[in-house]
Amino acid sequence: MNKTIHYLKDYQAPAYLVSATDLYFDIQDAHTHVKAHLSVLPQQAGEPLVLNGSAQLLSVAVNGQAVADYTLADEKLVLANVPAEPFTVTVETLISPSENKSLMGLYESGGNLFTQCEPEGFRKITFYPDRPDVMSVFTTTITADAERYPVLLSNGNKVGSGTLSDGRHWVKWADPFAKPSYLFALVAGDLSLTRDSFTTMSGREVAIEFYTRAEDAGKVGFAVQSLKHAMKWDETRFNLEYDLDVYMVVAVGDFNMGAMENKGLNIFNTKYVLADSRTATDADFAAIESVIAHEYFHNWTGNRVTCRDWFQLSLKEGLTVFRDQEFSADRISHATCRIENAAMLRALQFPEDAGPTAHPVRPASYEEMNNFYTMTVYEKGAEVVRMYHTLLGEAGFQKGMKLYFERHDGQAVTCDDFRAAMADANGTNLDRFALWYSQAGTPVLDVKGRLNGSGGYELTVKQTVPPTPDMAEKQPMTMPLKVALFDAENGRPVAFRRPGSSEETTETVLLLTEAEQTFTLENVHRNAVPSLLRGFSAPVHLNYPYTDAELAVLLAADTDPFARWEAGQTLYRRAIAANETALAQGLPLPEHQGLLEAVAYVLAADGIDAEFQAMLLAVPAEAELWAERDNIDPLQVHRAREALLDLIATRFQAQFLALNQKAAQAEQQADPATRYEYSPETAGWRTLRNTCRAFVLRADPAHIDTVAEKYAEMARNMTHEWGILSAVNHNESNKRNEMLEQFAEKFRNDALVMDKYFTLIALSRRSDTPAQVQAALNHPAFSLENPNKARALLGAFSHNVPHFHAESGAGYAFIAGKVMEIDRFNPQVASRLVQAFNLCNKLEPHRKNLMQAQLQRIRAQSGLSKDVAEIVDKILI
Ligand code: B3K
Ligand code: ZN
Repeated sequence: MNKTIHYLKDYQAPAYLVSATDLYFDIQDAHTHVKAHLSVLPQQAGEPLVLNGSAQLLSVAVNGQAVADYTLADEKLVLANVPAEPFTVTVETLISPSENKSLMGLYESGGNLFTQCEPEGFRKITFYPDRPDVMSVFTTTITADAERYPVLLSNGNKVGSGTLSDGRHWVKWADPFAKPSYLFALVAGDLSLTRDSFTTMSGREVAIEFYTRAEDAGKVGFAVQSLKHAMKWDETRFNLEYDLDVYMVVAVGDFNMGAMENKGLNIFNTKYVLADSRTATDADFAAIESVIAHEYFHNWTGNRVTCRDWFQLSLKEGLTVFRDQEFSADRISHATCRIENAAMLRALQFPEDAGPTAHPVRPASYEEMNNFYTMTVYEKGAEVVRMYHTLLGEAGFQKGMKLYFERHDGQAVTCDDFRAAMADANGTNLDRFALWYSQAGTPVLDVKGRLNGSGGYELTVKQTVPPTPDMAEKQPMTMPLKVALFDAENGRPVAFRRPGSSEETTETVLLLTEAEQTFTLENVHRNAVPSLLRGFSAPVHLNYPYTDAELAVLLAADTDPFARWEAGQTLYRRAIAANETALAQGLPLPEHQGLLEAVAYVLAADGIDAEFQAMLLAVPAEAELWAERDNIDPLQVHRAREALLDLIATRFQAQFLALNQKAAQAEQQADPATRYEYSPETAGWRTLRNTCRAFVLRADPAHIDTVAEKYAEMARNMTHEWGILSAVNHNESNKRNEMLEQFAEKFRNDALVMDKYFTLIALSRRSDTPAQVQAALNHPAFSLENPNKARALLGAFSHNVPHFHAESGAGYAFIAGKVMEIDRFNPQVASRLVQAFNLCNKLEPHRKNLMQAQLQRIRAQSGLSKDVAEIVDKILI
């Protein structure tokens, strides 16, 4: 296929709009017949009408008259001669959902039919101007066999239904809100319904309907409650109310991503709907609450106001992630949620920003849009929104949101429109923020601080934005840098004044705008330790030449949880780097006195939030450690990190055992009936217990026997079960295999738990892991066609540092082979998996050669999808 690259600079407004779209689906056993009837409004006379589509075309008519005068090439149906006045187009197509393994368009899963249209799946169903700036009012009529497909759903409100004489029935749906084709959804099948309702702030009753397989209906309760919390929260915090009579959520086991916000009819991966404490971990519960909320929040930020073109994806995704982050923080804890966001950004987005697929929050070009649903567009995009919030404050931000909806409700707009609403509502200028949307790469701040001898503390900040493959020269970005000072001796906050202000404060936001700037905090006479980038106030790397003693002050006394955690992370990073140097030179490992004192302090800290305490004990992952480096030997970094973990584990074995006991009592106190229901409080104690378990098993592999004895009792709760299995997972003894097999046997009929089993197999450091992964491919519960399974086993294996990066190249060859296999039927899943090779050009020469050879092997596959080709070409350039 020819390579077509789409550029933002080439954007042109649509020549034809579609005021109404009436769809008729006739579902038969082997295929589905689709008739689309479009009311078209010409905008620019004389232009050809272009309809995107890849379905089998049966007929096309204009104003009811069959048309033969068209061209059909490159998935475009072009009608050159259409009326200059409003006219109708009727298109008939034939599709085969059961043969569709790409899981885009209309596809079958477990005998039921589902759609996924974002971004360009609608064109697999019919021919249409499949672009987000064409917004139309849809009606959908579905006819199908009543026994096989008792449930027939689409967007909006149900406006009619009836039975037919031949055992078939029909349902008609009308969605009063104009929407782009990517928000269209249809579900047909035999599904069980769980009902609830929500009364909105204006007193309207909204029906809540969750559809699942009958055997899963007992597991939707938590998701239903999460939806109600989200609906309420959006009213209280954003003054946004739901707008249809019904809100439907359908769960499906075969789904390419987490969920989809189709208007009034969300379709969800079962992973983000089904949960009970026996089968789902606390992390799963928190993820369900967050994804349910995210899709709900899209109703305003995404559906009511949508994107003009796909380059603007972050307009809806960055903003909606920011909103779901705030929701989770309000529900759980601002401190730990913020650290989690920052840790995730660093572990996953920073490497993306420093690698071959780096792109700005608003990409300037794409070959396959599906490749741009990235950490950068979502998570960095959310950080950009958060910076507006930091600068404008909650009240100012809400004024901006209000103006955004006043101006753009019912429209398809751009990231610039959002920024303009924020600026105009606050009478300020945010033009300089535009760079965050057009420049890729993670800015680096090099900070120096000193007492200036005349009663002031001077902070000098140098900013550089590294080159990325798409752009060599960058300009400095505007960003908020939140700072404070702590007394170097006693750790107390130090008060200061901003120049020109008479007010004393202990925290301030510096606005960075230049490549280098010096700020003075006045009236400071004491030896102070600066606390920088508090709350992770901008998505950047920050370097400051702290001494270990200064980091210890921040770790113990900083009042900002992120900064406190970050002090610990810096100590870990330094210790791992020192280990790496020692290992490379064959020298004995350093003793790490300062770090061990810090860990001792954390272990003994009383009255500290349990989740936060566990976070302080989490050592940065390899991917984060090598994000900024070249000539990487992944195993050397891995060994240096492992050595540090071993040291901490052996030195504090007794303390970890004791802390586990203490946490067990606290968990028991908070949940005396041992109901193990998810709550942020009990979840915190369980996280801490699982952290302790991992260290104890590391220090003493023989402890597996003790754990195995208690396993049955703890295995009534998946968080404990997962924690125990993760802790014993690297153990070379046969006991570990027995425990895993017992687990697989117990849950052999639960697809989501079996995903966990496959992930444990894939993540193990045991020497026989490659063989076990190979065997898992043939496990009866495994299927390469199911994205959850492919991710659970193969995605996880690509993160297993010692095995994926094995010196022999076997890990690379294995994953490359699977990428090629999956690409034949599901390019999106293959394209995610191939990004395991993003590190290629940063590796030491031996591994770089091995990876390149595999990438070339993939590139040579005939019929390679553009999804995978785009990624491979970027790496191999
Ligand atoms: N908007 C969808 C993602 C669609 C991904 C297409 N490859 C889910 C979400 O972000 O809420
Ligand atoms: Zn989203």
